[in-house]
Amino acid sequence: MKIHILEMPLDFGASRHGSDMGPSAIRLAGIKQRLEALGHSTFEHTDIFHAKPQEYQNIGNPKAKYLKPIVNACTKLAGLVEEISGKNEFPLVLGGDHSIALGSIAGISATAKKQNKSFGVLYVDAHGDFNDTNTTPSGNIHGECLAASAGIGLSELTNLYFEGQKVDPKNICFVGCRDLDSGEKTLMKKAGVTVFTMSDIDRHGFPAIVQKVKEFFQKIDIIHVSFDMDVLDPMFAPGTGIPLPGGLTNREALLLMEEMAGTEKVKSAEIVEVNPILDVRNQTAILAVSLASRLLGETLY
Ligand SMILES: [Mn+2]
Repeated sequence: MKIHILEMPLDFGASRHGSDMGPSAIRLAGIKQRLEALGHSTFEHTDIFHAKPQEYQNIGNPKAKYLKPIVNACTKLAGLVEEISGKNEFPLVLGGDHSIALGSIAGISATAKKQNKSFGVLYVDAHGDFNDTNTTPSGNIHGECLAASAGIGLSELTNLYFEGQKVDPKNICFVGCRDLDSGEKTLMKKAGVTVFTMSDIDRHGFPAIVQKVKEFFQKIDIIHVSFDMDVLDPMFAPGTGIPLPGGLTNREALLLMEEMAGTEKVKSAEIVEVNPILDVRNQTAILAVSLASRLLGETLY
């Protein structure tokens, strides 16, 4: 397969800076070599986003900080993701903070629409990223991106790239949540997303949840996998903006990626929130490379 590695060094959507260095950490961890060893050809896109660092920019709307540069960058990303996926090639987006999902989801959604196919998102994250400007406790857009992709929130975000909803919330499946804001919980319930929290995983065991995830996507033609490294326990992924104990193990996350590869419906993906400043010996980026490889066909035997 032709895999396009889209680097998005953007950290405007989060309070803790440093995820703008995520793509280079993942590059140094050998993403290209690992994917090529699987027989894929890779194409690098390293010039999608360049901007004045966050520290020198104006915050703008305090309920949707750095809205303008985020919308500009994500619109550009969406165009590329649509173009690549439209050719039946694979866009692999490397964050950056999770706000880049606005662009990836818009792009793959446009392709699904054009091909008249149903579209869903697997959102692997400790958080919901489902706030709007009324519920957000921080004003950070990485906490609003999935709601906006589902058509909830500021019109600049909900109408990014093309007008209207990018993904039906009933086609969104969460895995690994363990820290949801009270307002966003209400929004998620109202929207009808499907959520498998860490408690669900503890209650039923991880393989049973993976099975349910696969059943969830049975009715879907095209899946986008949006993977936030903070879903992992900080023991395995310390280099992330909002580390939170009680997360997935590396083995569980790798298994989930392998099983998603088995559906043969994953047509785009992103790995976000690798923050090298907080990392130890680049282990979070190294794990990100393994996750991407598993999603793209690597097996142990
Ligand atoms: Mn996230």
